[in-house]
Amino acid sequence: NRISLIGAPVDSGQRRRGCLMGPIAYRVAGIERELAELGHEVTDLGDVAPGELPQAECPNPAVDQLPETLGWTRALRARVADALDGGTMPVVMGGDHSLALGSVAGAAQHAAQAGRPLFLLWLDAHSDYHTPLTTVSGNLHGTPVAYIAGREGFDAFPAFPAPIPAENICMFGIRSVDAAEHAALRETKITVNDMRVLDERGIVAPLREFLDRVRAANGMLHVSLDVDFLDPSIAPAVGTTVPGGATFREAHLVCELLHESGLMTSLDLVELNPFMDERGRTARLMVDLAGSLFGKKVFDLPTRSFL
Ligand code: DIR
Ligand code: MN
Ligand code: MN
Ligand code: MN
Repeated sequence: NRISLIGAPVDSGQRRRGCLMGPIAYRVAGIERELAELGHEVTDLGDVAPGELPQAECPNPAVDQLPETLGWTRALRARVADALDGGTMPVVMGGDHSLALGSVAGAAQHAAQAGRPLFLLWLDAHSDYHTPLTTVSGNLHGTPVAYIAGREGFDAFPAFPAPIPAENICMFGIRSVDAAEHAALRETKITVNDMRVLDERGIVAPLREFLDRVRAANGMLHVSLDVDFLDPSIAPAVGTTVPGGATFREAHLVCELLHESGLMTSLDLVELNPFMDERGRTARLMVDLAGSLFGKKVFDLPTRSFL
């Protein structure tokens, strides 16, 4: 595989500073070498810049740093689409989760041109299904899935290229959903595998069901991994920790199964706040998980039978 590492020092989607240090932390933690040692051709494209900030207003006065987020959205969409057009797999090193407004738009733009459906796997404690009109916190990192699914309320944003149908969106790890998101999600066919589902069924069966659908449709698959998908006891460096997250073993299992499926075509690593980390512990775990996503394992067992 040819992998494009894309630094996205995005910090405008929430108010706790530090995510802008994410790309550097991934580099210091050795992400390029981790993936190269697995046999991939890795190119670090450096950091994206948000460009000139557009004028923008939103009827909801709570919304924070809209022009900055619009600038990032535009720039990241172009960079991710370019990476895919060039036949490489973009790995976006964030940056807070608002970067997915741009990265998934770039993937959707490419998929539409390629004539293939795009699927979205959202690994997160949060559903991020607010619109700029429903958000209470005003933090736009809580909105990307709504934008990607084509919800109304994103007038200030460029139209999302070919919104992803709800049937093609699957969430894992969910355990913090605001009332407005909850009500809206109930009206959709988005698959919400909250922690209760994972406790009861485990992670393999629900993941297999989703990956089977991606494969049957010859789909492209964007994976967006929020640090807070993980339990805070193993991944403390994130602004919005929620207890009861995925364990070390569950997270690696998800990543290894994704690799074995061969279906992932683009990836975000988001919400790492190195300023809150314990000697790089969370950064190194995320790099380790990226390794699993790109083929690292202890033995080459015939685990394909799971899928
Ligand atoms: C909350 C928290 N739902 C909000 N969201 C996220 O601010 O809208 N935290 N994404 O990571
Ligand atoms: Mn998130
Ligand atoms: Mn989250
Ligand atoms: Mn390692």
